[in-house]
Amino acid sequence: MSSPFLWGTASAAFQVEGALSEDGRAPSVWDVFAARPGAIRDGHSPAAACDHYHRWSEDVDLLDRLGVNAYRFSIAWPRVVPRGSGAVNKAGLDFYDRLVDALVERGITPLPTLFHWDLPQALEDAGGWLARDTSKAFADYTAVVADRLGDRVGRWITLNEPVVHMAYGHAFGIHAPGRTLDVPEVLRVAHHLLLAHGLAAAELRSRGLEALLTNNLSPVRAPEHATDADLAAGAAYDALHNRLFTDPVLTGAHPDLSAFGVPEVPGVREGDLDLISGSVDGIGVNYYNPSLVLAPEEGSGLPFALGEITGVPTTAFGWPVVPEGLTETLVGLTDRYGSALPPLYVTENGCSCRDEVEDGRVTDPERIAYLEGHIAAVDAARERGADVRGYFVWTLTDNFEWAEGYHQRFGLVHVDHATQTRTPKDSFARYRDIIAARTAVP
Ligand code: GBH
Repeated sequence: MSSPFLWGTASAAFQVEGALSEDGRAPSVWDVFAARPGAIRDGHSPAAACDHYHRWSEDVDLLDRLGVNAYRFSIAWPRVVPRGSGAVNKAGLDFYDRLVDALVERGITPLPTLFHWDLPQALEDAGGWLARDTSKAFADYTAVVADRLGDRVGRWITLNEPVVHMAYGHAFGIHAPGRTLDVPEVLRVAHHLLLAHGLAAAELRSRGLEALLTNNLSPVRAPEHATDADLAAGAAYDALHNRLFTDPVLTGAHPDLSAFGVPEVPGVREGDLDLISGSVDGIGVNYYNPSLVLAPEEGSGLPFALGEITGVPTTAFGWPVVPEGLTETLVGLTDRYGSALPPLYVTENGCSCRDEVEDGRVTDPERIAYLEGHIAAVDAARERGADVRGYFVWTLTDNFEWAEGYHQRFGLVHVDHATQTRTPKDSFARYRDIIAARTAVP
């Protein structure tokens, strides 16, 4: 019997857990970055987040009521190996052990992510992702977690959206660790992330476990009456955003990065690309929106510029709502990589939107429309031959949205951050009904 399509929600440790200095957890780069004046909108603090570290059981009950058969969450490296390498914190492992047991008891398949941007600060102090040793430390941490949970968890995601962590965290400085490196050093970070994935995948596979890599993918749109310069910019953006972390794992080679003026990716040693090549048993796709790419302004320092997609609805974050872009992404991967492509999982999709809270009811019609449109877009991709095995809504509970603090609400469940009261929104009921209809046994 083939395994059932996975219907789930997705979350990340730093965005929900809180309890940042409890039970032996050490600071991550996000703890330190969030304390910088001006780093987080209105100075919102991640200290409590959704208090999931204490309320995990209530959150598992919500998943049960939602009727999902899968749950994507992330494991906080600084809880498990507080200094990044070396001593293991048993209390940290115990937390995820209890969570996994509770999920499995309810028939919910756990899909953990090993790195969702919360690098132990001790490793950052030793060079972070600019240091090759960080990749090795990631593999050692992966082995520790896999040894503890591998009897109940068969499928793992190594990294979440390495391109976003690379660009926002190491080039633009708007995410932790807040670095603004030049292009070659940013590409060195990319290589060490890829190497970390490859080494971790080897650890997982040697234990009979599957390794997935999750990327943020955004199909490129050209402006009307595009010039050759616009199209060249689109190709450069596509190479950087969509292919930098996908080509090497599927084809063993980097995309053409010549537009970035760097002859080769720094830090690549002999054998690295062989290790990385073919290192995935699945590709996770986080899809939010397409990108309009234009020729750069002179002297911008980048070979592309980003424009604004108009004529479509936008989310509360201002992101354009274009469900067909998800079909295009899934079918595009299928066409581009052919037989080298493993199964696909939509590991994140969702939106922030206005919530009206009234008499204990939270109405969010825009989120319902967003989800219906994007689930239909997955159906369309499967009809066109894309091998999609799961769909995960970002996210279960309104949470700490990185530099936006608590301003953007992506949850199916409303969270009052003063009281931690959880209230399922109308979209919760709608997603529950969609799942129920599609998983009903005839
Ligand atoms: C994901 O990142 C993260 O994995 C997750 O932690 C986060 O909470 C969630 O999404 C929601 O943000 O400028 O209009 O073209 C998403 C990465 C990068 C996707 C910025 C949308 C730009 C939109 N995002 N991108 S636009």
